[in-house]
Amino acid sequence: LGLIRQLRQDFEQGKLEVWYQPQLCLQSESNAVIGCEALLRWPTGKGDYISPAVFVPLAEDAGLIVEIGQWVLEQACVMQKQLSSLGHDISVAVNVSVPQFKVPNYAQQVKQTILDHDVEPQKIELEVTESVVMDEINTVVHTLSELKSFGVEVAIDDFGTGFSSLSYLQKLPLARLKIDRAFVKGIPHEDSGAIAELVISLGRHLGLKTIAEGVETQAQADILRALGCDEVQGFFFAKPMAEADLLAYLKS
Ligand code: G
Ligand code: G
Ligand code: MN
Ligand code: NA
Repeated sequence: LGLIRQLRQDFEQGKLEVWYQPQLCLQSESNAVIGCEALLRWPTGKGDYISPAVFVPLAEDAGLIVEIGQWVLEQACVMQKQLSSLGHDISVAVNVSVPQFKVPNYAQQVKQTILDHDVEPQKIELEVTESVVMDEINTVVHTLSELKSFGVEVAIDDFGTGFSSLSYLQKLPLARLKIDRAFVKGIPHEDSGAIAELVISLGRHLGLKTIAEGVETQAQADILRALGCDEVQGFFFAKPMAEADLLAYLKS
């Protein structure tokens, strides 16, 4: 079976999973968990997983990402509801691909899904890449404004790896910049910390929060904190985990 046919079949048979990786406040003593990112996992059936870095681009090309993405959003809503009911008032962030964002009335669909699940819009966040926001400025501004007025915040994912012009950033109603892990990796040994510092400063000036991805060491966390980065996500704090494991993690 071709990979894409297998993906479609496994998706239809409910075999895809959504895992969650905690996002923590970096500027408080206790590093409170403030959210989590929903991350697709495709089990091979042999105990391991095919990375979304491999199959999401295939699903995009095959036009399957719109359906899968909608399903991930629904799972995220169900999860947020469950988290809230257990007293964990944290947000759930969902990755959005270009073809999803291009669907007419995309913002309206997101809104409807959130309403259907009776979730607080402020507790669902969308992560879009620079390729999403660079698409067609007027449409993008309109969609983002509609999401914002409903209460859904949007973050730019992998920030610094794409080609967004800085003039776009000022026009877009965004909430967060996610510093790509490529710019965290070299801290503290290489001068790649310079880019993280620049993004944090840019965020501060534009009134956007910054979250650093791929934080793997205490030293990286300490440096990012000193630079004024608001939030962190990375293996040093917590790896992506299955739903039940996230609930156990939050309890402890
Ligand atoms: O979880 P992991 O680091 O392997 O994810 C690899 C890539 O797959 C990341 O860039 C992430 O944004 C993307 N990804 C994970 N889940 C989803 C999803 O539900 N939708 C989209 N569009 N991308 C996802
Ligand atoms: O591009 P996006 O931010 O959506 O990707 C998130 C991906 O990054 C997830 O697939 C997750 O597995 C991965 N990830 C999260 N934390 C770390 C980390 O500390 N180190 C590495 N190498 N990858 C990480
Ligand atoms: Mn992401
Ligand atoms: Na990223």
